[in-house]
Amino acid sequence: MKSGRPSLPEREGNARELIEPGAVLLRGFAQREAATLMAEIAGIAIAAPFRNMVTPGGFPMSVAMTNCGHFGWITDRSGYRYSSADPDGRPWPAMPARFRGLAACAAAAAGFADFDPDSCLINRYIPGARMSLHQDKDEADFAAPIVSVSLGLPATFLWGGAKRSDRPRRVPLESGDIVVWGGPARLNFHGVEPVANGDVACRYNLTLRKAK
Ligand code: MD6
Ligand code: FE
Repeated sequence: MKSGRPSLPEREGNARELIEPGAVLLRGFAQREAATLMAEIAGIAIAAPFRNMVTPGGFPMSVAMTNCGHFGWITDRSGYRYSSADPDGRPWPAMPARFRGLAACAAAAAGFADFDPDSCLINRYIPGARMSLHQDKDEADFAAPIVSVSLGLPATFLWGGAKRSDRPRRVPLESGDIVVWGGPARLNFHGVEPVANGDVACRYNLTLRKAK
């Protein structure tokens, strides 16, 4: 509904779509930077390799993960949490200045000023990999938004509601699209449908957050 859209400054040429109050899709926001971002990911993965971590229930995730920044999101038999060390006990690689700058810029475009992430989870989806519906609630403070950057293969994002049983909307995401959410949408359920084969090997997602 046009009347409900906040009037915020546009990044040149980018459309802003309100998914619902607090959740904004910035189509193509990182498109020009996509290849550079993927090169940065390759460098990070040399220092902190992608791993298919196990859930607390003992199931390996189909999505492979690594992190950069002060804190990284991990899961193992002991639970979900943020850790300043990777599973081998080494500090996570530093967050590239480009990641932090892009996240702050996208958050501002979505109406969240002064976003300063201390954590970047990097998800890698090979075709068939998926993410079941979940809430992001391992962060210390839900005041900060989350910035989510899609790179590589397209995917269908599942945007649910405040309850797991709320029927999710399907939001198609392409390389360079950014979803920002916070405020009233901060704890909405969300997930990713199984990723299909395509022109490139996989999908990457950067999830930038303020963990602590
Ligand atoms: C993904 N994203 O797109 C999975 N969480 O690969 C998430 O789980 C997510 O995109 C919180 C905020 C934005 C997200
Ligand atoms: Fe999430």
